[in-house]
Amino acid sequence: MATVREATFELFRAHGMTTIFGNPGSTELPMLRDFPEDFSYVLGLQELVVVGMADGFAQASGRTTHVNLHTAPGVGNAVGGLFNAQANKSPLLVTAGQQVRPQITIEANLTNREATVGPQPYVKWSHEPPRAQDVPLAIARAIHHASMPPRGPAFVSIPMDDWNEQADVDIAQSALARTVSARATPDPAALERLAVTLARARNPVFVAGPDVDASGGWDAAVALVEKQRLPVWATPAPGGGRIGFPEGHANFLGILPPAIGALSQTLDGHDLVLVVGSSVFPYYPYIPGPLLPDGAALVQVTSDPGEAARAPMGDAIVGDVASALARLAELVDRSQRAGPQPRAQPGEPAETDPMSGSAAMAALAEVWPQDGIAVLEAPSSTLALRNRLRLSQPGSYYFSSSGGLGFGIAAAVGVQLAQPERPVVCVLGEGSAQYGVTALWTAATYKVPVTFLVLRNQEYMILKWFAELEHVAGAPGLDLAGLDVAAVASAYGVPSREVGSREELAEELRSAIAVDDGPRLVQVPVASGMWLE
Ligand SMILES: Cc1ncc(C[n+]2csc(CCOP(=O)(O)OP(=O)(O)O)c2C)c(N)n1
Repeated sequence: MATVREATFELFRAHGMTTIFGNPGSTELPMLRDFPEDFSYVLGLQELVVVGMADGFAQASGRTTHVNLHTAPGVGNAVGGLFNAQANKSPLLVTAGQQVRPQITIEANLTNREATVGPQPYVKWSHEPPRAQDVPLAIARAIHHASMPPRGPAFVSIPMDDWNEQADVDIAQSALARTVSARATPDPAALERLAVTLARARNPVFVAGPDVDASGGWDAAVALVEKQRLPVWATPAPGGGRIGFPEGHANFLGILPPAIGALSQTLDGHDLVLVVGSSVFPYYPYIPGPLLPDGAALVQVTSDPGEAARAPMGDAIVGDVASALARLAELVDRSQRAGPQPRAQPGEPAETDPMSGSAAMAALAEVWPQDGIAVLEAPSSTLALRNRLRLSQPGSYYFSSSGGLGFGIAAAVGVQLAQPERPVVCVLGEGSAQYGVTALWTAATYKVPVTFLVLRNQEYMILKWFAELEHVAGAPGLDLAGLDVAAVASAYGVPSREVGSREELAEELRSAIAVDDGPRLVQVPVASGMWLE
């Protein structure tokens, strides 16, 4: 005989889910008792960062990852992170404790009222098992939901008295043995038609989205682009949680602007827009205009039926992105088209005091390790980082596709735990850093060797930029005098320094990246401005 807890931990083992990210409360302790030695528990001090760490870990490991939360208040705190994880298509099993079954109806303290409603609509499936014996099966189902495209969080609420009940061993064993393969091959005939359309197009263009990287389609994308000599754009930065094509490649032209009018203008002259692994498109802000340039057709390849259904124009082929790319690369011949003109390298940034965001990113580029991974949450320097680092290896960039802050520090910790051999650098605005700041404690305590770079401009720069765009004058709450992330980080146990000059910044970053005994934080004052290159 086995308890529900024992059966469930067997299930976690069978799925390789032996790392749990959590913040415990009394309702979770029965699950955590006699914590098995082959599991690790990564403690986050607040639920937004617990989910963010798991999100980074899940994306960088490619594996469904377990988040354990404290009943209603824990789930409430986690919702911003679930919103991010859903946009990032991050496969998360989210469990939360619940009051004991005999006290749910009388709503005793800490009862998670309507537990399955709380995390909606940011989870794919939300459930509280009707019987203790159903817990392993419900968790198995949530793992499968989370793991299938579009990947995302799935939620199970578990009354705390369930864990010590006897499991229904037959059902638990049967759940344990199941695997679900969900790489759905796109319609072969549709791919054949697309290959012909692509070969016949006069001036086609490739737009790469985050699922190229997430699906493992990186090399196939390069092969297709090189065979067809396609110019390549990255999907707009706000929705590009991962990069889908090597940004130092000669065919790579840059990042599409996120507004409707500007995006179609950028693609002017193309007769076929092939969008792979992205929504069409992650637009923001609203600047109306034609959806596509005159005479252009669009075909989207996505593993997400929702993305296909909501696109406002073009055709779509739904199925695994990596398989589609590999098949297309096989089907097309080598094209005689002239390839695109390589784009210019950004120039040396002007010397100013304090330095610009561009100068800070130039310093980072100088010391960037070849296998480095960037985790980014620095709104006014996003494009400067992309344009200067030109990241060109798969799995090298993580950004929250949703725009919800609180992802950066936490995700960087999770990414580094999943990729201990690669140096992780997390670039943060000092405003963004506040939402996930408690994850610095986890980085210090678990000796996770992330290098944090904080750009200190004493304002919410991007909101000032938006205010201008929206013709909003006189909005309060856009200045951040006196925030010193380095001082806060020191208090959390992260060795931290503020530097001044570009040389000092490069030197400090070089040595921070080189250490592997724990995190380091480098803070640098930067000037006010939107840094586009
Ligand atoms: C959870 C959450 N709250 C608020 C916002 C709105 N918001 C977007 S950018 C931003 C300011 C970021 O400031 P900072 O990190 O200092 O970067 P800067 O714009 O100065 O480069 C805010 C508050 C958000 N995106 N997410």
